[in-house]
Amino acid sequence: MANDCLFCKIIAGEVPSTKAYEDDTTYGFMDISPKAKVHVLLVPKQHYTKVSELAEADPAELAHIVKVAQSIADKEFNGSYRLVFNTGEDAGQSVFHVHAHVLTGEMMEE
Ligand code: IU
Repeated sequence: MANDCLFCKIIAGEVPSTKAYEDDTTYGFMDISPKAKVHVLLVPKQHYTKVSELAEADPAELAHIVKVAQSIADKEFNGSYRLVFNTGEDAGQSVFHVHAHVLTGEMMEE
């Protein structure tokens, strides 16, 4: 667990969240400021700051997150979804624990 990492605290249950998914390596929770009808954040339980770091250190976990995103979209909608990893402050990353935004549950604007 990284010091002062909000998502590490959410994973540990020290900060409340609405759980959407959990297994041994991955936690999912509803985004507090949803940008789609269903907006889930998927995070590896292990702390990595950004998606390229995760891809380098644990590619199986990155592939797993993609599969979980698909399963959420299959359950919540018709299998369609957006999967977004904001990477770097200038791209809108505000929490530096890698997280996949899974946006689904409705038709998306182009
Ligand atoms: P970003 O890609 O780092 O900008 O995404 C961070 C997300 O975390 C953003 O969509 C916030 O709404 C969300 N979030 C949250 O779900 N719970 C929180 O306590 C905080 C941020 I702070």
